[in-house]
Amino acid sequence: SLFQMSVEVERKFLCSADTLKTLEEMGVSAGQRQFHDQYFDTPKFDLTLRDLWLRKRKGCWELKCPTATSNGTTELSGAQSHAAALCTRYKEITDLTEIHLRVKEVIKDSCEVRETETSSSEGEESWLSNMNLVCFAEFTTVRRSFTLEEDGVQIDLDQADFGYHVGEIEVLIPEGGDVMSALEKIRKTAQKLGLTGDQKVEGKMNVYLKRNHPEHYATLLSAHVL
Ligand code: V4E
Repeated sequence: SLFQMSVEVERKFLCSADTLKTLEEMGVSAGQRQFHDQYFDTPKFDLTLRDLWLRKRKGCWELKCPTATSNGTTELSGAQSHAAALCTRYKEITDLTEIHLRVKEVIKDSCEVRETETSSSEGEESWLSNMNLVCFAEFTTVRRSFTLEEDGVQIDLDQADFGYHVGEIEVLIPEGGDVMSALEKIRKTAQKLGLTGDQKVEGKMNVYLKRNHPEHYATLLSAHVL
């Protein structure tokens, strides 16, 4: 693609009082911010069934897409794929033109796009309705961030307004960048934080859908998206 994209490699964790203490000792706190997310999909879940996550945050659109080798095992050795199993990797597309193209590509396969004389003056609302997109999830997150500068590692502690807390260790790399070194940084950071247990931790969306849209949740679960 012509567009510059980055890949977010991320491991979620459950944050205890001890983790927070360790973070405050070792981290450079980059402060706290709050944002409201709105996620969009068709009523038939055309996007999320493909593990595509379209959202609006602070007035900006983002599309999270799985990377080409999303479970990543093809280019990774045994130990590396073990580390990768705890992590997710998503491309983050922020260019609106690119987002429109990608979404249209998916939606047109399911023959739902309404033919209109498309013009850029139509605006956002009509784009959403032409694509049959509706908001299926929205919530506010309070996020405390810690930056480990020497590593290029960021740690976020998220508190969602529906009562779920989750931590994330993340490394941003350019598309085609060094996934293995990102996984290694995440592994070392997890070790420093004293994180034990190799179980996968649920993200905010998992918990949100389970509670608010059990049918959508079950659909994604059986399609192995969540
Ligand atoms: C990718 C994804 C979803 C979209 C939300 O992504 P997430 O990283 O959980 O949210 P957030 O607020 O931390 O975004 P950031 O600020 O880091 O960009 S919802 C579900 N997924 C897929 C997914 C998955 N399959 N497994 C896990 C552990 N997380 C997410």
